Amino acid sequence: MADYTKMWTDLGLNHENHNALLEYLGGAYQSIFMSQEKRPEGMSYFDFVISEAHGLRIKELCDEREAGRKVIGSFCVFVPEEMVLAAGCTSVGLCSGADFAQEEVEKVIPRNTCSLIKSFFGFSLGKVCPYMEVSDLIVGENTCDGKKKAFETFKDMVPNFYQMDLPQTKTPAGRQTLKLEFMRFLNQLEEMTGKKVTLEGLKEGIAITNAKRKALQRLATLRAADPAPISGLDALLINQVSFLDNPVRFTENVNKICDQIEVEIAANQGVKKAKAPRILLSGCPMAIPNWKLPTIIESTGAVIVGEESCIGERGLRNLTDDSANTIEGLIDAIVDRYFKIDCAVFTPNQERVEHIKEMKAKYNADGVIHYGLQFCQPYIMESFTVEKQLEKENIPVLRIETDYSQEDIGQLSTRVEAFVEILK
Ligand code: BJ8
Repeated sequence: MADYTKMWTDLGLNHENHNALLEYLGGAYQSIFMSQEKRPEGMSYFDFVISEAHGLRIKELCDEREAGRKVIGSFCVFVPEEMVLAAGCTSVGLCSGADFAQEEVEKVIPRNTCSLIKSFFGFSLGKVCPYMEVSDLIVGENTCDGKKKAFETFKDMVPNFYQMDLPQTKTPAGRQTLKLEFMRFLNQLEEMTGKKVTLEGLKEGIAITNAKRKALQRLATLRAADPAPISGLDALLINQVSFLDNPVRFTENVNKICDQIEVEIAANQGVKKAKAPRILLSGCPMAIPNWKLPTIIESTGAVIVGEESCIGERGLRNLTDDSANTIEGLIDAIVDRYFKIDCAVFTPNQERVEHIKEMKAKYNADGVIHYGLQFCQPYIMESFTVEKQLEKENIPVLRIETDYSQEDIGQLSTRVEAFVEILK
């Protein structure tokens, strides 16, 4: 990586903390990703993006800002990228996948808060996340109680916080709340840019976002093959990169790797052994660099064939209908698309269980590992329903509750190995 010290200083990063984070990330990446065998050639692009995630990509975002473009950071797949793009802005995900500055964090929010929330507090307090610092607007959403109460504190820690309200039921009133909030968000973007969103802008935003989702759906579908043509770790990484990279360039590279994978599948080649136990991962999102559980699973010889998660299929499965020819019509289509997301903050949320069953069948999974972050009420509560309903259909399930620490690796490995043995 080139020398970006000046850029990091200008962004206000803490060099000592930031270097420590980069060192940790580099080491983890080498040992987890680069040690895998027979990776598809196209992974080199995603390796490069990760290696430059705090360098070249941030430089691109700084250049965009200098040219007058605004950067919108978000924590949730409910923030509509179509609208961000339509307003001439760039959307970035704010990583929340590692513990940082824990002691400082626990001075401002309770210890028994989920790791994902603690992580973005730690990144902010430790001044280590260039994506947070480069964002002109940080959007926090009222989803789980943890996030919405934590944002009451977080909003005073960053100068540019915007809170988005979200419904919790799939009722007509819930849809109306979502629509009003999306319209308020669009107004906010228009105020920031000083420009009105046009019909053409919205069509283009929808086209770019749909193309990205289609490419990821294509990749997901290819993972049904046996032997598995890509590891679960690499597929997860591609999904994680989707939140950071330029969307058009990202889409091209996902399609490129899909072309290569299709050739491998036709030749009956894969990255894992044929008939390796196949796992569907389901539950909380796994943000960069949260690779602990997938690493444990795949080190047993099993392969992850799908992620029922926001960094995975929950975030990408529905496209936005682009057929309307009015701004209002397209806003409605965007609202309809996002209203289908089956996050566990909704009640009831039977669609999610049905989706897990569908994915299990589609990707020929042998079993499901439900991943819940400790103290995440929505997903941990729902994991009992998921387990009960899957077991009724004789689908093996393992419920895991963990955090971002490395302390439980031994215990998790034992449980996962035993589960994989059952699947064999
Ligand atoms: S749409 S899953 S990205 S809210 S893990 S912070 S739920 S206590 S992340 Fe999410 Fe949007 Fe839903 Fe997806 Fe709370 Fe649970 Fe923590 Fe969570």
